[in-house]
Amino acid sequence: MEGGLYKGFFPCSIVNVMLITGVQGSVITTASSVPTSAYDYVIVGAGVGGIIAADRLSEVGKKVLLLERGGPSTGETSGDYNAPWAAGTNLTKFDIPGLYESEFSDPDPWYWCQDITVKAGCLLGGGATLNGGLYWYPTDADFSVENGWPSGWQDHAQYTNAVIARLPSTDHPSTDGQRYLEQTFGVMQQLLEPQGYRHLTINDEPNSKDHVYGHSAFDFIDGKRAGPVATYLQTAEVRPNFTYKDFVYVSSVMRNGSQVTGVRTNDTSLGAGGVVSLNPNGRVILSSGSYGTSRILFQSGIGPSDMLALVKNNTEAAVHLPPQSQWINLPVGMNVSDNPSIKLVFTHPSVDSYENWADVWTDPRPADAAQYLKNQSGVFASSSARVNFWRAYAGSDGITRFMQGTVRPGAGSVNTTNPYNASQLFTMTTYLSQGVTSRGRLGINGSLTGMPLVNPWFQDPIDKAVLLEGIKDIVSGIATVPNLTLVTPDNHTTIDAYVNSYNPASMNSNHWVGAAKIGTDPTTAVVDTDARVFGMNNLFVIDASIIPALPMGNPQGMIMSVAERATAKILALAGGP
Ligand SMILES: Cc1cc2nc3c(=O)[nH]c(=O)nc-3n(C[C@H](O)[C@H](O)[C@H](O)COP(=O)(O)OP(=O)(O)OC[C@H]3O[C@@H](n4cnc5c(N)ncnc54)[C@H](O)[C@@H]3O)c2cc1C
Ligand SMILES: *[C@@H]1O[C@H](CO)[C@@H](O)[C@H](O)[C@H]1NC(C)=O
Ligand SMILES: *[C@@H]1O[C@H](CO)[C@@H](O)[C@H](O)[C@H]1NC(C)=O
Ligand SMILES: *[C@@H]1O[C@H](CO)[C@@H](O)[C@H](O)[C@H]1NC(C)=O
Ligand SMILES: *[C@@H]1O[C@H](CO)[C@@H](O)[C@H](O)[C@H]1NC(C)=O
Ligand SMILES: *[C@@H]1O[C@H](CO)[C@@H](O)[C@H](O)[C@H]1NC(C)=O
Ligand SMILES: *[C@@H]1O[C@H](CO)[C@@H](O)[C@H](O)[C@H]1NC(C)=O
Ligand SMILES: *[C@@H]1O[C@H](CO)[C@@H](O)[C@H](O)[C@H]1NC(C)=O
Ligand SMILES: *[C@@H]1O[C@H](CO)[C@@H](O)[C@H](O)[C@H]1NC(C)=O
Ligand SMILES: *[C@@H]1O[C@H](CO)[C@@H](O)[C@H](O)[C@H]1NC(C)=O
Ligand SMILES: *[C@@H]1O[C@H](CO)[C@@H](O)[C@H](O)[C@H]1NC(C)=O
Ligand SMILES: *[C@@H]1O[C@H](CO)[C@@H](O)[C@H](O)[C@H]1NC(C)=O
Ligand SMILES: CC(=O)N[C@H]1CO[C@H](CO)[C@@H](O)[C@@H]1O
Repeated sequence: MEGGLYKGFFPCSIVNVMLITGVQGSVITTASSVPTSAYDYVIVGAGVGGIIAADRLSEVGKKVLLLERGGPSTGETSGDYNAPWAAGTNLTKFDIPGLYESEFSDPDPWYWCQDITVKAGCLLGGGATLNGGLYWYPTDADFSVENGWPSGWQDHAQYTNAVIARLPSTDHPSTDGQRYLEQTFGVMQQLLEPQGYRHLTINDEPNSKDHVYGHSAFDFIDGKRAGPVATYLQTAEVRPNFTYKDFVYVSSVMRNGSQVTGVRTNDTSLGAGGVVSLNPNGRVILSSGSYGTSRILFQSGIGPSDMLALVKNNTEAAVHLPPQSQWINLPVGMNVSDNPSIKLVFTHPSVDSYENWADVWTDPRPADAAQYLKNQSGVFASSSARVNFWRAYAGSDGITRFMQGTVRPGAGSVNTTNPYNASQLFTMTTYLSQGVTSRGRLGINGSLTGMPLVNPWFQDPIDKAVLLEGIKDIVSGIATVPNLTLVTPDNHTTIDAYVNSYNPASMNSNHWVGAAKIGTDPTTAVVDTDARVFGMNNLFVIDASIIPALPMGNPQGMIMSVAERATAKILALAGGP
């Protein structure tokens, strides 16, 4: 049955008791706290993009439903996944920045999406709840036409400033303003200064990204993970026209040609057959992340024909796929990018590797745990990164590419036959950022598992040559820093051999962009300059998918700015609710 047929049956906004006439004529009474009614905007996915869109749309009085497949995360959202030493507090794994590294060694990592083969967050806040918290204000060049943006999107300042007003970054997240576990900063200073790098407060000069270094900046507030969940979501939640519903899985949008008529979920309390209704002129915004959004589009009959054929061949999903005559062939999942990253592991006698973060969950250093519980200060008030740096390189193709470095105490793995002191390890991740030319493809397989189909890293040999050059420059300075030793790769392995044999799966930075690119041409883009899916009247995308090419830094700051602007564009678009 079409969900749209129910439009108008429940005109009031809240229906506490819903009567359903079940099979065999029996009447089932279902208590429900969710208004079973229609919405101006349904937003699918409460991650970085979705939360900001929901806040800005509800702010101007639109009736908004935000759907999330996962559940609570931080303590503020009723999350309760706590380390033993933080039991009985509101300080969950996701609140305490210093527990970030423990995400990768947890025996039951339920928070990663189980149906996507790379890392993605399936809980309130999405990636923002699980990420390393690195937070860079986007640069002007990030939004340039050269970097793939359509004209009209260059003047991002108003939107970036709106983000900064809601969520300023900090490079000293401890509540006492002190920096902790800072030894790598001193080592990096010795390594980078002779190579002409300048120290700066990184987000004070976002456009300076050549030969610069500084303290890592984060989206933390009061010594805790903040991001969009602690800011934008909080203002949305107090508005009567805003409804948030978790543990709701969206499979597709229902379409009549170019019109979305409802959102298909697995929750029958939201509407007959689980279909959420829209108000007249209502709109749907997909914000389910690069993999999640793509999968919903495929199941809605939008995307390359090979992906749609997989949906058609999947018994459960095929039932809801629109007829082939309504399929829209758009390059969903094509030409995606992610930063290639290569890790170097060092030792230096000044460095405290913090037991390589192995004990933070079960057996933290007692004084540090106690200090954090007392007033959210100390080592645990920050995630692991301590230093970031950038340098520009000219590729042999004339394209400028940037190398980003992220330095943290500790190491996840070491590969050397030489003796080394594990208490003195630190890791430098070198990324190739803006200017990367390699592209890959993401999609689904026959069981609808989301996955990379073509890996995006180093497809273009010039990307590899540039990162290799950058790594060699770094390594060339080691001898000038007393007692600094590169342990992976070690002195039996050349840098070339190390990079050439690097496991591609380890090159993943989880910074996927471009699966539903913004643009003016539906042969190379999926959404138009208003973030509306080509060929659709009322279907939009606001998340990392629409970003055409990688920014200078880890992407969440840019995604936030994009979400602010895209929401403003959608509100300004005629014909809406
Ligand atoms: C391990 C890791 C570390 C990272 N570190 C950093 C960092 O330090 N700094 C940085 O800037 N970036 C970092 N990133 C990247 C950053 O977190 C992502 O780029 C960002 O979260 C993407 O935002 P988004 O809005 O596109 O999607 P997401 O934040 O992924 O949100 C998507 C949301 O949609 C929900 N959803 C998905 N499918 C459905 C469905 N079918 N129905 C209902 N809901 C659905 C998900 O549960 C999720 O809540 C990291 C990512 C990972 C995985
Ligand atoms: C709630 O939404 C309705 C319908 O869009 C609108 O008429 C009303 O003004 C909104 N109320 C608030 C408080 O924003
Ligand atoms: C946890 O947070 C909730 C909601 O913000 C609050 O009501 C509760 O008192 C807090 N509990 C503790 C132990 O701080
Ligand atoms: C928090 O507690 C620590 C340890 O007792 C103390 O050094 C620090 O000054 C306190 N910070 C604040 C902001 O109260
Ligand atoms: C819908 O899917 C979500 C996410 O997989 C799940 O947590 C929830 O229990 C499902 N709801 C129903 C009614 O099956
Ligand atoms: C689909 O849209 C067309 C007009 O575009 C309309 O005539 C038709 O009734 C619609 N079908 C349904 C099932 O709503
Ligand atoms: C369709 O699915 C069946 C199993 O359900 C599989 O054997 C077959 O290879 C699939 N065909 C295509 C084209 O994917
Ligand atoms: C460790 O390094 C050697 C070469 O130095 C290489 O052959 C081997 O594959 C590496 N092992 C891993 C797990 O990377
Ligand atoms: C290893 O490093 C730690 C911390 O710097 C130091 O205390 C210890 O003596 C070192 N061990 C050896 C064998 O050098
Ligand atoms: C899809 O990929 C997942 C994860 O690799 C795998 O478990 C599943 O069997 C695959 N399905 C098909 C049909 O290949
Ligand atoms: C490699 O480094 C170790 C110390 O870490 C040293 O003992 C050894 O002589 C070096 N080997 C070569 C070939 O340079
Ligand atoms: C993907 O990128 C290649 C190389 O730039 C380009 O030729 C092609 O048109 C792109 N395809 C899509 C679907 O965007
Ligand atoms: C702690 C440590 O290993 N210090 C050494 C640093 O390197 C000098 C020589 O450059 C040695 O004399 C120190 O023992």
